[in-house]
Amino acid sequence: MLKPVATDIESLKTLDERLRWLSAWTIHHANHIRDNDDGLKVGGHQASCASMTAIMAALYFHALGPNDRVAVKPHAGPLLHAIHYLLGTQSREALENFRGFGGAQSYPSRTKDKIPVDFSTGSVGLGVAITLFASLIQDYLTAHARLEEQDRGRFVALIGDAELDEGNIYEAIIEGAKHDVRNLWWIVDYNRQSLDATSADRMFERFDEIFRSCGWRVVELRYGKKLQAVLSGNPALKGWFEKLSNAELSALHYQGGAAWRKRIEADLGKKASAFLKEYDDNALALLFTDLGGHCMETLVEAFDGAQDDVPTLFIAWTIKGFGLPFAGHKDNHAGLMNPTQTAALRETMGVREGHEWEPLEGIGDNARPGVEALIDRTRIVREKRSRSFGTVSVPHLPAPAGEEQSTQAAFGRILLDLSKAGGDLADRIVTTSPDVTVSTNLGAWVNQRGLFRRSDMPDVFAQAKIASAQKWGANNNGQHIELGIAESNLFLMLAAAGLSGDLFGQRLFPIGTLYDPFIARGLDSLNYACYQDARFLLVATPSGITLGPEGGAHQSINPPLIALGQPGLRHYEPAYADELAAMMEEAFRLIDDPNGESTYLRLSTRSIEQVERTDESWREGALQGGYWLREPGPNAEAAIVAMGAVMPEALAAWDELRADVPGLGLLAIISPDLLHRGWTAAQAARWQGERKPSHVEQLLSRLAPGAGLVTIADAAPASLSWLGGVLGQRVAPLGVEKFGQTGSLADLYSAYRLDGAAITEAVAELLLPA
Ligand SMILES: Cc1ncc(C[n+]2csc(CCOP(=O)(O)OP(=O)(O)O)c2C)c(N)n1
Ligand SMILES: [Mg+2]
Repeated sequence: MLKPVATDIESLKTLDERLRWLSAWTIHHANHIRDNDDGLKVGGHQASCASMTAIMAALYFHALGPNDRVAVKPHAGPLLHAIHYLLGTQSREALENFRGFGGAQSYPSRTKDKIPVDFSTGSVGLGVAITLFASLIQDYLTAHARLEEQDRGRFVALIGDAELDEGNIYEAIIEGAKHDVRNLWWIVDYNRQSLDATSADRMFERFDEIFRSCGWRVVELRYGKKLQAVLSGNPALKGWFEKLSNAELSALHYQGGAAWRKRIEADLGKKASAFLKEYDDNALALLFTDLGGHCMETLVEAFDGAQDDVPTLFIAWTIKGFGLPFAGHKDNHAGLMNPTQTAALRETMGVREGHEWEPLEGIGDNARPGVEALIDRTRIVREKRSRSFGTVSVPHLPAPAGEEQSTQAAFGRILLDLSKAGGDLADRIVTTSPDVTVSTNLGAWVNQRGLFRRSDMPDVFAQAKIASAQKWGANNNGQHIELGIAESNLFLMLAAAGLSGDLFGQRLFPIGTLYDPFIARGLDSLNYACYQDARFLLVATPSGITLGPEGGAHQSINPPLIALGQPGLRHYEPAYADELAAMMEEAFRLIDDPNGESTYLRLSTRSIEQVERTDESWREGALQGGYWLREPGPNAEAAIVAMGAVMPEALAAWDELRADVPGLGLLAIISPDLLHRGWTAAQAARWQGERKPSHVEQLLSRLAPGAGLVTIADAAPASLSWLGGVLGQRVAPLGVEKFGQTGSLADLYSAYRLDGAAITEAVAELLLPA
């Protein structure tokens, strides 16, 4: 860590004021000045910004080093823009277009903002936790000699106090404790207000305890220097002040000096009269607003005092809307100053009308050089990173041999072969799993490449010579990061590892495994990872009712639909091992491609007979989402359309029916997701004059107009039934619509109509005259 530099506190205070003005003005401009053609409320959070201007000034203009990375509380986005505006890395046009199309984003966005945003935020809690996983990835890269000591940094999260209710934060700190996480500063803007009202009083001491028990240092910044001095000389007043509830405090801050006086007189009577005589109402209000999170000396001292690598939670007391007319009002979360109030603020800040956007407006000649010097030596200044951190060549991945295989077993095999072959890709793979490493077939890979821990963890069972198929010792060369059963953590880990190129200049190829139904458990975190364009391979296995005896709680139904609606994530559901190898190769390529995306592989434990291939012609179509496993005849009236583990049933039915249904084809679907995207993209392109049919249109146009499709997947039937809409073909959709249950494959496929009989009936239904 870099040593803190001595800083002019007065200049920092000036910057604090500038940030308050610029953030409030940006929001005001968007709501009250910019044309609003559609009448939609624009919004923005002036109060949430005002709450942490001092904290952010102290960080960005003093405490942060060049390698530090920050997740900014979503509704403080305008402050981050204001900081970059002062640094010269944000444009006035973008601020004038705040919350407009292509303008500065409402909530910091890595992908859409033009300023360098370290972590996107929006869904509260997730921005906090990802910093922890990013810090673990930093340690991983250092241990693997991919990151120099001088390139390491600290990970900072700026947190709203109500955000601390999000459970994913606690899942993360528990995982962090196991991995001895370090270099974290989490700074709570403790303004004691949430969106709806003031926040609960009782929990706060508990938060300290929770963090401490996970190995964190907790630093409470309750008072500013002035208030601290007054209260320490007046124990009665201090006792009184500390008994005020969150709601009472907020209300008093809103009401101001006269209300403080009245309340003190009522509660403390004569005991307070000497004290009250020293302050007029204004001074009284000012005194009680001198909380730690608004006091520059206190903040600088606290940040300078935490230069080791111990993870630290700062609880900075603040007032929501500090310095604005609705400070402390419980309804101020989305509150906006009206034009009169904004004009009054402009006056008090010395900003001339018409000069509102000038970065250093309102700063006197004497103060200016100090402020400019501070801005100049800000160490956080950097350009938005381009994605050029080298490319990794992805070798051809051969399909594992074997007449009967499951895609899950093949996945383990392909990784093992890759590990044995070695090379840059294999060395850059990092695997992780929430306590299902072995049961998702990562075991062989882990035996080869080892578990990762910063400090060695002996394999006690191996040392005691107890027979086990699995090596479970860890050291800092390992390439598998073990996680507890918290699926949200898996996705945040994948998000952090999947951003390692941008964050650390080192591409990693993260692979996460979990059971398919438990995707739902971490869905918001998965979406969050995709939202910021993190790149990874998600392997979800086993899936569907094909899991048989495990029963309904473990049998997934709707993840293909989730994938169909999830941007940034490509769903592949191969049936055969050679398809899987092709998909994995593609997934690795997509991780490294600047225009790529993440991949979700939905796999199965069902071992099926592999198809014989005469050539590789299937490959190209498969990668685009599907191919004719059995070509249709000319003008075929029907086709079976199948995905994944039910392919043997589809093939058997095709074999049985082809004599009766001339030209019957069997279409293997590998990615409904890609087919759908291709279809809509081709439609949009047609309006731009391009007439190339999409892959799915080409596939389906091999059938007679009005042909019937029997679609079948071990998943929600809607995953494939939409195919009928492409060319207006009739569809009989087979799939799973009720929760699964225990049973043999024959039992379940029959009960849920995924067997040959169901396919035959569905084909007959389609071919009956209407
Ligand atoms: C997961 C999620 N749920 C709800 C919201 C809506 N929301 C945005 S801010 C907020 C309250 C934030 O209060 P706090 O964290 O104390 O921040 P403050 O504005 O007081 O600094 C809520 C509920 C959200 N953004 N994300
Ligand atoms: Mg709050």
